[in-house]
Amino acid sequence: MTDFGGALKKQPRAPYEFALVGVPFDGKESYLKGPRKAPQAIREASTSLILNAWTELGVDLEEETRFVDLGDLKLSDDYNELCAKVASLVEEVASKGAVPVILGGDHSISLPVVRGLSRVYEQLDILHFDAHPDLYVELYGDRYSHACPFYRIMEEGLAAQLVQIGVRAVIGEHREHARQFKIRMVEMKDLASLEYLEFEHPLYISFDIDVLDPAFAPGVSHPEPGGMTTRQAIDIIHHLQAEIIGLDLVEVNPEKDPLGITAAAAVKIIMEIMGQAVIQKHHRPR
Ligand SMILES: [Mn+2]
Repeated sequence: MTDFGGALKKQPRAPYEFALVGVPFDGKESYLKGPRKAPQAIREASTSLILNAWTELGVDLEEETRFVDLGDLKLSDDYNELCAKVASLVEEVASKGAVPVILGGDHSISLPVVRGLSRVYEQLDILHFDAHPDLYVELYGDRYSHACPFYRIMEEGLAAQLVQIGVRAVIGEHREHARQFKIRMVEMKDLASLEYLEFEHPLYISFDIDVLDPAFAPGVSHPEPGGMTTRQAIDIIHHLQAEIIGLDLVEVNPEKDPLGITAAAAVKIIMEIMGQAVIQKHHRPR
């Protein structure tokens, strides 16, 4: 098993600050299967033969953090079973004060992650990077489709504030739901005027890799041109003012990523979010 530039250790019994969990599931993907293979592909792309453990802002994830790999969950195609397993593992990690780093999987896995966190944190905010708002009430008759998790999260009252950033595939119904739940949408077309993002409550980050332009992340099931560069996403992360309590990286489809470009982008994004979590937690100057 590989290693996030040497930062990732196999010692789950020791105290840790970050815990990697793979959720190899694409049962709620509405078009092309493949994201179930992403946890392995992302680990492989993170090898220290390619990269080191330092973030751009000077955090050495190998020396300054204890980051353990809890492995991949053993899952069937049963979404209810997945929800129970994911929520309880996330609750266990978060109750130790550690940050779960969740590798999807399709986006349906974010609902049980947030449920698990909400058992530990009384209130939390969510920053959701995505080309799509994932605010359908249901898709093709399925309320738990990967196109629905943020409707469910808001319906269940799991987030005090939801900010969606980079969205550019928004239908009228989504805008109505955004108004209903007081969701802030920073649409891709308006991104240039964004300065920085500040959050009042502990922050969960859900990062759908398709927020990046297909030029930067071609290995996705639902490519939506006109997206962020990897650089823009990293800059947003570097300017976050929040206590980061968890993150997921979802929707990498290794079947469409033969050169590993998308998996490499995923590794970079995860490491920069982790570095920002360290900086914010210890109030380190940039
Ligand atoms: Mn998406």
